[in-house]
Amino acid sequence: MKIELIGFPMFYGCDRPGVEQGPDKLRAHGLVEIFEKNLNHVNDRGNIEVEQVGTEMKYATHPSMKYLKQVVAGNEHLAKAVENALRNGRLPFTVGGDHSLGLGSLAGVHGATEEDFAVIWIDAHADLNVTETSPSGNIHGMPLGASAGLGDEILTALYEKGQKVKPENIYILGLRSVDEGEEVIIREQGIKIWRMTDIKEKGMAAVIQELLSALKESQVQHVHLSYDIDSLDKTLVPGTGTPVEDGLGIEESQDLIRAILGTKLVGSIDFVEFNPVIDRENRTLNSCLTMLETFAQELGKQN
Ligand code: 5AB
Ligand code: MN
Ligand code: MN
Ligand code: MN
Repeated sequence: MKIELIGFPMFYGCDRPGVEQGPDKLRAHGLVEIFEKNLNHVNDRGNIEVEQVGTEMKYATHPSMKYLKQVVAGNEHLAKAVENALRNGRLPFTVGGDHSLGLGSLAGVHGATEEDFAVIWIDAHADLNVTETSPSGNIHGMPLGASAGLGDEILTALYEKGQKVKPENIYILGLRSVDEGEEVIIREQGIKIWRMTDIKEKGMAAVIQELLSALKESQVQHVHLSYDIDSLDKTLVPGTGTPVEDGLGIEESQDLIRAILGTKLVGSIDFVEFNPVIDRENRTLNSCLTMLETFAQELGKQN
């Protein structure tokens, strides 16, 4: 397994500075070494270039989608980098930055794969908003919806026109903060979800079984895993922009990641929403390093 590390230093999608420092903060604390220890080939291709603009650009392109032009431009670059990595036989591991990077990541996967692929989205939020349903105008709440072909064409046409992933191939786990409009989208599109209440009721082991059998039935050969650290309980990640209580514990999250990577179907990964500037006592940094170690160990077993 050859890994291509891609940093995506952007905060425009969440409109809260600091998260753009995530990739370099994690590098400074051994990100590359964690992967090198567990895997033979790791290529850190550095950070995607992100245009630096001031707050006067927030509504310059669109009345409600903040920093639309900058988010789209950065994600076009990311899509190219992800597609290239996959075409070169590497697994792109994109480190954010805010979760708007799902737009570029999924566009790149769509560009490189011939067949349908699945998306596993681990997150407290559904990230399915469209302009009309978004309570914030923050694009990090929209990447999964836009990738499924919903909402404004400016986002759905990113990198290539049209839907990048079929709603039937989307799996969301860890949900506990879903907007009203997103609930409607989940129902109408038939998106498969496991809320925190489902996980608490059934237990993680049962949820994993349900997820794996649904994946198997779908017969997809590529899984994109998008990991938002706010899926973890708020106490574990004070350094993230939208923390939510009653989330996953570290061990639950590790079990889930191990099971998903254990399918050997995962071909691309995002790791997002670490904001070092608002972290407390390095709690979020440490949670991130623990989870990254788990990712690396499990990917290492696939050599
Ligand atoms: B994240 C909210 N649904 O759209 C919105 O962290 C939060 O990438 C989005 O999951 C959170 O603004 C986006 C209220
Ligand atoms: Mn998210
Ligand atoms: Mn989230
Ligand atoms: Mn296409």
